[in-house]
Amino acid sequence: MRDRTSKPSRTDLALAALAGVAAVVGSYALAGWSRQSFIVAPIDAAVVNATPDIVVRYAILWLGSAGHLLHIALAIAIAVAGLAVPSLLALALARRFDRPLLAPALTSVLVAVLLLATTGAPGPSTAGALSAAAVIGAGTLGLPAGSAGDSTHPDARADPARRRLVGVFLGTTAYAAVGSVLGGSAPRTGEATEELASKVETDQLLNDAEAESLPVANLGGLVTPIGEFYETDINSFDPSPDPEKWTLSVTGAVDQEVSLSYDELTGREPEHRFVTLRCVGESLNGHKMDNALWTGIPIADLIEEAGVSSDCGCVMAHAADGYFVQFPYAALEKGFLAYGMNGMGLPRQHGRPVRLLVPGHWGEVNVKWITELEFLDEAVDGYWEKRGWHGTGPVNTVAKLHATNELDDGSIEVAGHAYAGTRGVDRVEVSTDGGDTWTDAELSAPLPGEDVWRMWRYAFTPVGETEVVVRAVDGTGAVQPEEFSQSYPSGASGWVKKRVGG
Ligand SMILES: Nc1nc2c(c(=O)[nH]1)N[C@H]1C(S)=C(S)[C@@H](COP(=O)(O)O)O[C@H]1N2
Ligand SMILES: [Mo]
Repeated sequence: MRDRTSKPSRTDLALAALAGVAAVVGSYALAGWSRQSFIVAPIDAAVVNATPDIVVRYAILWLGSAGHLLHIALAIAIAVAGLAVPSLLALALARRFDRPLLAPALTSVLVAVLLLATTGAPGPSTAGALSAAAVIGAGTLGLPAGSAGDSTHPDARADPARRRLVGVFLGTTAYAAVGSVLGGSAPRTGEATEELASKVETDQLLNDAEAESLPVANLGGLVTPIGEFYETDINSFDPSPDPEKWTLSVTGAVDQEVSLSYDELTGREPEHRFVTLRCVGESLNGHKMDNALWTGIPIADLIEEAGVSSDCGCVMAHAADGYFVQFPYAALEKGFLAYGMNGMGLPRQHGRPVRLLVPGHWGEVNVKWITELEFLDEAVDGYWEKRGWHGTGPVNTVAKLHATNELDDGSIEVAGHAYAGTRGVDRVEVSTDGGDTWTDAELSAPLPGEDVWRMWRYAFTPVGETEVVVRAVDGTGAVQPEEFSQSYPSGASGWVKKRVGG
């Protein structure tokens, strides 16, 4: 009694799902986490595109990597389901025409076509197609005719197709484990970074910064190491533009459009700047604030060459990931094009080959993977502004409290970093009596640069549980405002408070 009904059996469904998993694993094994060739990448982009703005508004800047994980999980599920469909079709046709070989053969062709059409990557597409075909073949070939995994079978354990399915399930699981290791070590374009030619100078500056850092347990120093620097962007799959092909075009309301190549950029005399970045979406005492030593050139020459004539005095910066942000020309004039970070080539996740740094402004104007500066005659919203944020202006002043240490003498040490953009940090004050009296904290010496944070530290002996309040005073003498606000839409504000001792 051959199953000729159009409704797929449960065994077929399970087998097709495993084939879908195998196809995704095969694609990943060769492509790795690649924006160009891994099947999940274009689906993920489509998922993010289809997500309502109101969700994106909170998901990326608030949930951060958790938000990314959600839509990646959804994208993987869609990829598995989509790649299971060809196998279902192939299984049904093979059974209908009583041609067992048709199942794996048709699966491989259809999956290959689907993968190739979505990614355009022949290698990973072939690997995915063969993996799916292997699952279907292993699950069906050589079984006695009539074992269709019919769920009405009196004893499921006696059904050879079912027993086979268990083996295929285990095999696919093992394959997924191997494939994820392979994919994890797949070479990624633009991933490796090399030491800069000016390493001697950057080493000197980094050593100085190390020496000026306050030695506080459980607290980073004045320069954030590359692997620890926060990362915020709209991508699950970062772009990796080829430096050799990279150009920055200056377009729009200019006397003449100009463009700069990577060789021209790195051929100019490099400068090294300590610059701190802070994301407008982070919570008051959050961790999306870091400092690095950046290597590159000031942008002023380039825009002078172009001759700007913008009516709104504003510019839209565009990037290779489709990100765009609009902000005042006046801020851009003091900007910097960075291709190095902490003595190394700019890492992919921070914008390789080149990113923009705009002194004192929120993180979002510091465009990574920058491709174009378009001068406008009329202001238009950027990516986050379209979603309700106001994160293109100067940063709010903040003193973080990230370390609480019990010292040998029984006193409590509290410490953190403070940042006020180009206003600079002049003082950090600590109160242990609810804000009645304030004492100056010890401050690290200012690093060279106009947009750099400082470290602060304060030790005291609490009598029972004590609330510590901390606030910074910026270079204009303005005290960090006390009034609390959430990060949305204009950045968190208020004083950081923490209970210690007791
Ligand atoms: N091309 C591009 N640039 C971008 C973003 C992005 O999504 N795409 N995110 C911005 C935001 S919101 C912040 S806070 C900073 C973070 O820089 P980092 O990831 O190097 O820390 O990059 C900015 N530049
Ligand atoms: Mo940000």
